[in-house]
Amino acid sequence: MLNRRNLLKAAAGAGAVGLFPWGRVMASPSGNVAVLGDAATSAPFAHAMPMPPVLRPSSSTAAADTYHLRMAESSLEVVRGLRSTVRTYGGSLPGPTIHAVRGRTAVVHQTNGLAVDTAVHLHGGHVRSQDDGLPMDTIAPGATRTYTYPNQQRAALLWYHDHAHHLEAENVHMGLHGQYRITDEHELSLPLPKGRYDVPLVIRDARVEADGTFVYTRPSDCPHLLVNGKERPYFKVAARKYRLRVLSACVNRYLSLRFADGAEFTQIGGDGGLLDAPVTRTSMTVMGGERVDIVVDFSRYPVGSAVVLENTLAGSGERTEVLRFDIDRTAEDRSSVPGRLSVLPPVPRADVEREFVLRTYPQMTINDQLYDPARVDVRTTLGSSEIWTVKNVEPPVARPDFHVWHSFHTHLVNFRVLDRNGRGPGPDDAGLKDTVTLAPGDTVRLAMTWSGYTGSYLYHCHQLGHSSGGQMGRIDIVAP
Ligand SMILES: [Cu+2]
Repeated sequence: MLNRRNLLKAAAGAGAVGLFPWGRVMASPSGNVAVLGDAATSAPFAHAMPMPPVLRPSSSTAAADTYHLRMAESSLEVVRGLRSTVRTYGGSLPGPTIHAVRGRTAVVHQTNGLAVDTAVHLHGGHVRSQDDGLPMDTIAPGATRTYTYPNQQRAALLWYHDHAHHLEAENVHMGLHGQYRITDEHELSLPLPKGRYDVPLVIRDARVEADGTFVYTRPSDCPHLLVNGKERPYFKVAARKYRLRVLSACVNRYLSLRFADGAEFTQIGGDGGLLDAPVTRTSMTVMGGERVDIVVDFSRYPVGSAVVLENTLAGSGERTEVLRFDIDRTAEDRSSVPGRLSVLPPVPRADVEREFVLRTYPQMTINDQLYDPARVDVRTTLGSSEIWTVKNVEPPVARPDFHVWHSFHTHLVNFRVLDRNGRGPGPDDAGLKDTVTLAPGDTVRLAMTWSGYTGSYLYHCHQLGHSSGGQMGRIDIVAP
């Protein structure tokens, strides 16, 4: 539903692509100009939290499962009582979750039923370059592309989302994101909460106008926070332990999540799967793309009570509530969190050191260059272990200038955070990571090994408004 009052078709060549046109009027790369009206009222806890559907294979062999997904516009209720047109994988927001098993190949046929180009990136996936969903490897409207995911990697929560050149921020914001779980025998052998007690929480911001129009605009104009596609829902839980797989699918902002009563929770995993040992925490900062795997014990609450998950970085005038857990029953609980969760691979020792400077002004650049798909920014050798020093050189400014925060994401490989601002890695940096947050002025050092595949891949800021604007680089991995 493109409301004429709010969305005017812009003339071609709006020239906004490289610039970063945050403002009350925003030209998007696909040529729409959004003139903001009144946002729909944000009424918390008006929806039950849905579970994203699980995608069933259309066929299976002894070694592989084949899936079909179609991208299309869908009319969904995101804010209570309003219909919004969003871009979906398979008709749902978030898209259906793919449940993959380590060692079994997943073949995903993606058909583009939208009017814009798309490219599907499996974030966290160890896949061939031609299956990575690179920005120029697009699926034209009406076309189908087949992605092959070997799933030869440890159990982890991945996600698939759009990555088409200059369009990824708008496409993801408009709904093109879904979860992709890889499990393995080791994970299944642990006594962690399973089945209905292993719950996805896909959290992201949105702006829905009072007439239901779903608009892509800057984060400070996005007052609605969605969990599994519904604005600030409630979730009925039993008084027992739950595993919650938190994914921030925010395009241009970061969240700091805590329980309103300050309750502790146990972090068991991050981007690249299980940590080596559990960590007790009371809050977590997550930026778009990051995953935090936690266990929460609701047995501390009496049946009939409730506890709210809140975002302490809500903007002025914005609600802090994210999700309300209603403890409505008791249930048997034989789950536990073992003291030893997994064995992490050794921290890579560097053969090569590189430096990356992320800048906001005058343009969104890495090492003062805008992304050029024809330019190789880093050439490395298969098997090379490297230390990357990544700096956000913007000085701290008062919120809500969210955009001076950056993040850094590598395709193909996980990294370890060696240190942050000269001190040991922070609590949000634990375990195997593929996306790391950079507050203004932050410097992180990352260690990774370029393994598995040769070919072209990417690194970029995962504030997708920034990568769309050019804060992205190309890495080519060549045979030794
Ligand atoms: Cu950035």
